[in-house]
Amino acid sequence: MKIVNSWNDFDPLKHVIVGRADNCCISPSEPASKAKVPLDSPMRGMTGPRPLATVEKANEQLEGLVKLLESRGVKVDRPDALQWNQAVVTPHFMIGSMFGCMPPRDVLLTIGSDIISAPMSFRSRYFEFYAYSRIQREYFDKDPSFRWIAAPRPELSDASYDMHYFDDEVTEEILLERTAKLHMVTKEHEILFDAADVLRLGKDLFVQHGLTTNRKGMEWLRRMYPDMRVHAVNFPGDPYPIHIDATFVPLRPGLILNNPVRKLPKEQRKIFEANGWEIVDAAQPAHSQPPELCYSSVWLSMNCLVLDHKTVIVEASETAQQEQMDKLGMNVIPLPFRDAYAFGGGLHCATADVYREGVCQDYFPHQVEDPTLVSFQEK
Ligand code: ABU
Repeated sequence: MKIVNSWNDFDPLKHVIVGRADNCCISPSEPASKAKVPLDSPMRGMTGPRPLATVEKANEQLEGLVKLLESRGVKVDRPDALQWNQAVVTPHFMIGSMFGCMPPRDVLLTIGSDIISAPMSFRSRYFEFYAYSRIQREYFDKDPSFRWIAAPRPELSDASYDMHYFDDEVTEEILLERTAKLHMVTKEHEILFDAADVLRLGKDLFVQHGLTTNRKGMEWLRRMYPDMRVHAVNFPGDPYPIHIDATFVPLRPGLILNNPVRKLPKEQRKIFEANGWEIVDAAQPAHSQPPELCYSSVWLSMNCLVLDHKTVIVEASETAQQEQMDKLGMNVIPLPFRDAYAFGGGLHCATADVYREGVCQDYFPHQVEDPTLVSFQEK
């Protein structure tokens, strides 16, 4: 019985994992996660389990997502929340608590019939993959073609990070200069990537080089999938480039929304242009600030869940984003989800694909010569 199959974010969705907010913690500051907490955020210095009332509200909205998906015939699995408020001790680091399992998209990367547990570049997220073990055991038992893959477990010692990246004097302007030059907090010491930095478009994987994913991570993917094409992309304009799914979001074959303040550079657009893809600036978010104690930016407005080539779920308050998608020919289903944001992201983050109809297609038969896009082995 075929259970796992997904090659992109837009073919008809039939089976998905939806996260849980239970036991979620604000984990202690660490070299990589400092990046996720903006310099002026009240979360700086806070740590420990999130208030129960906020967990309950987030879980209500996650349940709302589950009900909506099930009402449309999509099978939903849920992870097992661990007691995240436990210290992690490895031979290479110690940290006072873990994080949570609301955003499975960050951890699980589905490529065809494979689900890869990403290395993760936050120490607090080192053991997060365990939340998905039970459901992956079931897939393994029932689906003979399912390949359950764990990327190499990283050390996450101080050698993995530029330990001075977030020194006190750093400003947003400095961070913008650094990220534009591809100088990130994560170094090239070892293979690092978060699953949510990988945009899957059939035979082509577009991988954001940012604070959570390095070039070695891309190289690992390239060696694992020699028949696919791995492209490095980056989005100058983002001082905290973490995860591609509030920056570059496909709605259907040939159409991608791009965050207007994190534009894909001209030379990196060439492959999309050469293959007839339209890149459209996303609408402005409805909110000027993220919700309280939220790691993510206001651009979760575009972090939507596409159900098929014509249907998309968008956060209920994001009316401009909904109108834009409507004009682009999508049927929009609004769903309240803002109470879940603080637990790790929006509708796309809160899900991980198990099964979408469709096969591995070549959407980019015209590959272009471009030093920023070529596969890692050609560099
Ligand atoms: N995990 C997506 C968050 C990206 C952003 O904060 O814009």
